[in-house]
Amino acid sequence: MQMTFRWYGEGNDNISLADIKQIPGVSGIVWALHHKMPGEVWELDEIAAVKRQLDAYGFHMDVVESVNVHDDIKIGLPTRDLYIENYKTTIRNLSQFGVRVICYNFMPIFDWTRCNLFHPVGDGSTALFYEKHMIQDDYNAMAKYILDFTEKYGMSFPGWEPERMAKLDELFKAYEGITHEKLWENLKYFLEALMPTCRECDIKMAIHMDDPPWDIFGLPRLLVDEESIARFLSMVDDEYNCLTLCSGSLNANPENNVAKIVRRFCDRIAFAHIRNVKHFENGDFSEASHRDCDGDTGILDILKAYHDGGYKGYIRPDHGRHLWNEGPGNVRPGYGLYDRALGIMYMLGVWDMLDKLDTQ
Ligand SMILES: [Mn+2]
Repeated sequence: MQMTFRWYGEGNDNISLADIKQIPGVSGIVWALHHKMPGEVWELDEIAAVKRQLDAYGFHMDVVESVNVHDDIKIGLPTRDLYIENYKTTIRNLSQFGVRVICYNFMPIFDWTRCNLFHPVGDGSTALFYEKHMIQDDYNAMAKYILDFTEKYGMSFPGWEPERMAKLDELFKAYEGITHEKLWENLKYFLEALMPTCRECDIKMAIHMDDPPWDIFGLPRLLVDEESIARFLSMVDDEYNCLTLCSGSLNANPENNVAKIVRRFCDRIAFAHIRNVKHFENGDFSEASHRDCDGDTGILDILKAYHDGGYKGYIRPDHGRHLWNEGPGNVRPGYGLYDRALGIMYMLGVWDMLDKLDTQ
């Protein structure tokens, strides 16, 4: 396992590489060119600039999260071929800098979805919160909450580009008729087109689980449980067609046994997101600290499953709580410094002990 840390880039993240360097065990930065719109080519000089920044601290840039997929590809419009060609060019450009894994998602219109970005956890810290009854039919209200927030604090979220969100009604119209089966077909078309380039460049495509793992606002979502993951992997049965196994996304549905899923698909997991989720009886959920007993995701069982599987891939703490004066305006929701650093220490503690027990 190789520990990594997500960073939003120079001038786009309050956390510095110097801060991250002080967290034990982190070898690489999970990065992206966040100013790029879906469908645009990532140019060599832009990638080189990030490489120089990471090199200065001895971090590798093996994992990109995310190269976002253009809506035309998800909808299956004739223009998709142009955007797929651009995606291939980006893969080739990334390969020149040693990138090994591209995390992406195939969720229509919305990326991860929450109702409250700074919900009190009860100990003085805050976390992302999902209120089931709020995510029913009024997508504009939910989008407005997120966009007002990003505008107020001059932030942008991947997948929540204001340019795209301004055309929300138009986007929903474009997705009319896109059923689950149609979306599966379009995902297959996209991946089959990319696989030869991935092989040539030795870069794995690692799809992120849908978050939350169920349909929202009538939009289909595909990567939601063990069965759908099995379908995905056999649909394009290629060692370069992999998973970003996000424990928190999957366990938003408490029916999903994440450790079991890890054991079954371990050899096709290129990138592991570790996040803990606490469920409430009415279907709401809150994100929690990485400590096993603070949530319901089964962090210890999941880490044991990776360890038993001889997992050599990349791993990172996913969303954390906001601690110690982190709050609106000075932190990216879910991506503070402290709780993710604590999460890393927890995971490394478990992992080191499992290593030690193996040698005794
Ligand atoms: Mn994740």
